[in-house]
Amino acid sequence: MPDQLGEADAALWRGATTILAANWTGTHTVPSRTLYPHQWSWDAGFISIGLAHTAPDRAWRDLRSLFEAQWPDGRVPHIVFDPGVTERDYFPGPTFWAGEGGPVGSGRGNGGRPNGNAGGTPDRTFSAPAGTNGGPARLSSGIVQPPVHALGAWTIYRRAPGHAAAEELRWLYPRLVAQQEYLATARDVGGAGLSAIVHPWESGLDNSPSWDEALAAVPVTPDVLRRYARRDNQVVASKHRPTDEDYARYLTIALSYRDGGYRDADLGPRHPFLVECPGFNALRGAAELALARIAEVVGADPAVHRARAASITRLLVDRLFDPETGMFHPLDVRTGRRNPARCVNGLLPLILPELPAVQVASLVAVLESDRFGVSARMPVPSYDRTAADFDPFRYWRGPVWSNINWLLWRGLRTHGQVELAGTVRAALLDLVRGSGYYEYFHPGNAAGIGSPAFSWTAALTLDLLA
Ligand code: 2M8
Repeated sequence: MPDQLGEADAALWRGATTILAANWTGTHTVPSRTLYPHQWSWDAGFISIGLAHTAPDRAWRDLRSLFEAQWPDGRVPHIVFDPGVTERDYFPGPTFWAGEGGPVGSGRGNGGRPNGNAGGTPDRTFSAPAGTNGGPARLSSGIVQPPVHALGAWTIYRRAPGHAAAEELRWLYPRLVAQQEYLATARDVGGAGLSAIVHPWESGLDNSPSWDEALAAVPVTPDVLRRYARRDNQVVASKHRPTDEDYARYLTIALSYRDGGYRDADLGPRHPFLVECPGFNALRGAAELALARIAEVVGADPAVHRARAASITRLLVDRLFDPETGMFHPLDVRTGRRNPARCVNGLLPLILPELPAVQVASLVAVLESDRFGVSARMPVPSYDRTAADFDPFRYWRGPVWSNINWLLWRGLRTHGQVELAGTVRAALLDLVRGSGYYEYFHPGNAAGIGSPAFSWTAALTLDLLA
């Protein structure tokens, strides 16, 4: 624990450490014991950033567990299923993602399912399933999440460098590069150099208004919700979660991708949801910059990563920035339309150090406006507070999230906005101190919502305090 912490912050530190220990399974950390009993991809990245301060060995192990489930084509699945958890404990579980073809996994015993290097995507940099060593296949979903893992790996190394940590970086580096390659090639559906997500779950901001227009155009498979039973709204109040209509579309889109064998070739004409998300792509850019630092340690070429980050930054400005709203908006690859809703993923390019001054000033102005109103009392909500459909309870349609605010805090510091960054940090810590380590928070009365004892809230609290 850092020496300078006062009594209240020391208690906050201890509380966060206890939660991360309770959510540790022996090989990985679950986001929440009650709601999310498996390993999630971008959660693992954020969790490793917190564990870097208290338990670097566990942080490395967490990332290894995830990357052991990497597919041969480089994709890192958004969920790695724990075979010790029953199918009843989370939906959609491994059976859903497998469909008729048997389990979906990165290793052997995948029932002949055309996973991994399917779809004619050349496997350029990564030739073997990671870490399976003849062991059982790792069951996984077939979609991805934002790549925050290079940032995690670099944070763990920086906090505790040394021979063993350098070895961990050497193990991870080619896998992180393969992950980026997959996103840069197979997922460049729009052809301009940005990655498209094939499902709202891939953004991490599942029911954000960012996806409303694209989702409205998805023809729902009849009866899909009668064939499958949700579990999330048995654990958390329905009004705090996505709606049934959202879920019908989520399942329809996932079934389309699954039944196409998780192939990415020719997604354009056949897949119902293809969107370039500013948050996802900004994190891809940030990952390249972390890889540049890692490359220096492992003796690889950092220049190539810096060049990729610069190119992603340029493309974000050219394709997704709207001078009228002063922020970034997702682009629907199918229609060529940018979604007009002002959502917090449209502020995340702030984490890119080479974002031009015009865009930085513009995003700061939006952050300070009534729409997102950074104030000493409350961190940034997930959606424009002034929008008619702003919903303070419903998940990514209004509530405050720690991971997003943590990213904004970093972005503001990157651009020298030290005071505003300090405001976001203080507000986040106040929130957790007052309400607990919840999954998300009501943006008005600060009440904790969703799952209590949530891992990334605990982990990022540690990083804010460190
Ligand atoms: C939420 O997403 C999952 C689906 O992936 C769900 O609602 O069941 C999101 O908040 C996502 O960003 C997060 O990674 C996941 C686990 O914390 O939960």
